[in-house]
Amino acid sequence: MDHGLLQIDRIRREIRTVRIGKRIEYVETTTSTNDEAWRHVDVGEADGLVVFSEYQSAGRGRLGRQWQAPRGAGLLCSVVLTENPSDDDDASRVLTGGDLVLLSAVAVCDAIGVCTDVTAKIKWPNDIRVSGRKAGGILVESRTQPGGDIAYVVGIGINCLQHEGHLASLPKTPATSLDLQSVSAVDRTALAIALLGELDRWLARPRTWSGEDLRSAWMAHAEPMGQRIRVQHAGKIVSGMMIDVDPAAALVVQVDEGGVRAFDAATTTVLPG
Ligand code: BT5
Repeated sequence: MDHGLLQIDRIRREIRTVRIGKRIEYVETTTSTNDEAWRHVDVGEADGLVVFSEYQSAGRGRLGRQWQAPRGAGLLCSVVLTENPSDDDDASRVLTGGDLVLLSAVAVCDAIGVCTDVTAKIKWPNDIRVSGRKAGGILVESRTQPGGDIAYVVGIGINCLQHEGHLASLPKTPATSLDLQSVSAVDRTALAIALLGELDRWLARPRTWSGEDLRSAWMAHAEPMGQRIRVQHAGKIVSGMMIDVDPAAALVVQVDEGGVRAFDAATTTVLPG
């Protein structure tokens, strides 16, 4: 049972990771854990640092949207990664923001599977869904550093203890929480430990997986391909059939008007229905 605040000392004690969680910071209240993470990037070596918080006054989603969660109800964290674009010693190619969106979504689903009786699915590009409702989201931000490294902040929010009343006020998206979907009580601290472990499996160096490994892990958790979809891109609405995801995290669609197109996550919105 999860009594009160996240147990940060327990997270520090129990994680068995190589890269992720080398440093763990905790702020009870913040604007956004991504803001906290960027502050650490600005002052020095922060690769592997993770920030947790209980409440964000300005939690953010993609494209200027908000992420809202009552105090203590979500698992809210941000992970810092620095990648050197010229460093190809342990992989065929350098990690991209697209890879990070895909692998973080896989890690979230796997962590939920380890800690709860809930099955989580991915809705492209960054939604974590349970029973067709949004239960989590991922926001990857990046900045090029003065020396040429790319710093990434991977922000992850998972709805854990919210009840119906909390979720009713969210705009548009039908939402749920793990507690609402689970037979057993949800332990946020255990989920945090599992999440850092799953992220580390993908992100520890040297890297041992290929782009195809990531694609197939993602497809195994994704809401089924072959479904009809409508997307908004460059001011137009396009209908078609989802058929694949490519390594840049682009959604590959067999377009009704003919042909196959890849829609990139940063500039595309999947429309409901
Ligand atoms: C996301 O954006 O889904 C990414 C969310 C990332 C949140 C984490 S929390 C820790 C870190 N710090 C941050 O400031 N952010 C990250 P997007 O796909 O744009 O979805 C945003 C939309 O989801 C909103 O417009 C709402 O409709 C909906 N939404 C907001 N809060 C929600 C919640 N708690 N549960 C379900 N849906 C929500």
